[in-house]
Amino acid sequence: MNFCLNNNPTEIFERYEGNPILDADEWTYVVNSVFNPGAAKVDGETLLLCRVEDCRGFSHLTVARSKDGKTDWKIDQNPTLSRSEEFHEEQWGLEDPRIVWLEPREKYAITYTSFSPAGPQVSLAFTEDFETFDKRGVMLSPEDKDASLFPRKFGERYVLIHRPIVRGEQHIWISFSPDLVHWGEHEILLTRRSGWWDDAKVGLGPQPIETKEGWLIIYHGVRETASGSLYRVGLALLDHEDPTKMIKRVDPWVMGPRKDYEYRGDVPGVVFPTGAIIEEEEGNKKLRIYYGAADSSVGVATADLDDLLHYLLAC
Ligand code: BMA
Repeated sequence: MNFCLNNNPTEIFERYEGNPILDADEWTYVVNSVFNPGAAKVDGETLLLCRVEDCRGFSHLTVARSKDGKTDWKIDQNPTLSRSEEFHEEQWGLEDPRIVWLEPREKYAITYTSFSPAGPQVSLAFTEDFETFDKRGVMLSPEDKDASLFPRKFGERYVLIHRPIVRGEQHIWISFSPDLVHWGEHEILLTRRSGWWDDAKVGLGPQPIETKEGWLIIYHGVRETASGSLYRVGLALLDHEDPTKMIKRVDPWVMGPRKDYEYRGDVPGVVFPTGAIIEEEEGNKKLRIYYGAADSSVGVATADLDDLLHYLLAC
């Protein structure tokens, strides 16, 4: 029996039956939409830093916490992280955060898209408690988005995955820095593939996850169709010690829009994961991804981590 042919890749992730877990109706103040959250485990709870779009079309970030990561969300009463006057690059808001616990700094590092007339740029903020934040401003020049740091250094250098637009092409890049300020050694890590499901562009999904086989990269790939863009999810694996080295990239997408809530919203046909968490369940490691659905709500889907790695390496 051929494992790869007999296993449907789009069944690796199982959507939670209570999806969507968060949307504008549950918010504690009036908003247009809630989507594309960063995720972290904080004090034993799942914390989502959600992108919230207000009714002017500007986004800010708001924390929602849950004990089981699925139900009973406690949502901050006010925006948690909003645009600041002194950061001009945030004039049109903050979008699509990714979170890592940055070991060398012993702080959470949040990379988010700051949006302004200059275009999307990658900004950095630190926090220890998701109540007070230390904004560090822009890391790389526009246009750039979909960025996450790795949680640790490689040798003496920090490493960032991001998605600049270079010569009109939208590939995933990797860059290095000694201090989180000066960036260099830029190279393309994962390309869009002409003719494939990820033909138009690719971008990093959640933060890179360290597994026993290497760094798991979950990314979104886009195909343009007669009725708009289709955002789907792909997988790749990077070497433990040299993250520029790709061990594997899976051919098919592993998750794409299927459910009503993934087609009903401001941008139909979008699943856009931005946060991930590993949970121990009865001795098994489960990977949970949190994703924006149709740019309007938040969904969660779970995969058995060993099964996913097996699929990744075998197929
Ligand atoms: C991307 C980003 C995301 C958004 C997606 C689908 O370019 O701007 O914030 O979810 O498009 O609209």
